[in-house]
Amino acid sequence: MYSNKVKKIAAVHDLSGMGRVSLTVVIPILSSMGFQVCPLPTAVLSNHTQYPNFSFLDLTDEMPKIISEWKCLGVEFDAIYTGYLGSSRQIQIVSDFINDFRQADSLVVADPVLGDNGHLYANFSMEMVKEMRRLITKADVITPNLTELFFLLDKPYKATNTDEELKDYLHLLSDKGPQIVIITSVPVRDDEHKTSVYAYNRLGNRYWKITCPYLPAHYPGTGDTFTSVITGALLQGDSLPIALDRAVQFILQGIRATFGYEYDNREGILLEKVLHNLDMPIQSASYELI
Ligand code: PXL
Repeated sequence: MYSNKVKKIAAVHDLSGMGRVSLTVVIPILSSMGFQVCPLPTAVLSNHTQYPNFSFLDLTDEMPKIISEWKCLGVEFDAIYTGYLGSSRQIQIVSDFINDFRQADSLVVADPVLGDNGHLYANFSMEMVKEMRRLITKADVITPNLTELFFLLDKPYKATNTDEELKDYLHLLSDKGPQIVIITSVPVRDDEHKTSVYAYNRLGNRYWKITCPYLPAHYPGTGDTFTSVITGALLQGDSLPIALDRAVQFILQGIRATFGYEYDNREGILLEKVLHNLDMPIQSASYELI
């Protein structure tokens, strides 16, 4: 029977009041792209952890109760998308949740949120890293930034890497389970005005790279924005390189819309100014096969 119901995405992230990260980014983006987002909140914070102070309510004990009610309701998800987790103990809960709710054709996306610029985020320890290495084995798609990549591979961070090295890292991570691995925030050698995204799809055994201009400003939450657009694009049926192009272009539009203002970068990109762009087709493709 024909059914044009809206696809459901379980979104396992924190809720931070200030600074656009996690659920406050994931929900508007995926709603705009035509999906129903069902939050399984991991923690409630006053603001994200890149501010010097924050309140933090860990929801680890609440999560199994939410999941068990969802089981009673018989909810079915088309995708499960995990991000910032509130405690290392949550990984087992999230892992079991994926096992119980994944269906033959569901998409499981894990953004292994751990750190940036070579360092772990405040609140995180190596315990979280060890657990995250387990969680990624369950995912179809993972989207570490360069810092998270080295933590996941248990290698020392280095900012400069050749294409061949990056292809090796992508392959090593895919060997752990995920069919698609995407590395974000890769600096371009000899050009500080550019940044790249690298990706590998085991189905087809192809490696992709997208390079875009780098505006010298750091906005928290761009990783969440990136992975949200990737998730929505893949669920809409885009190929991996087209999904990468859409996500990169959207981030760039968001940064451009924000950069010209005198503004506290910690609040994240002015998402509301560019959200409508998600409806538009890709204007120019910039991906390359490597
Ligand atoms: O975007 C990553 C993220 C998500 N959630 C919280 C964070 C951060 C990054 O700092 O602090 C609470």
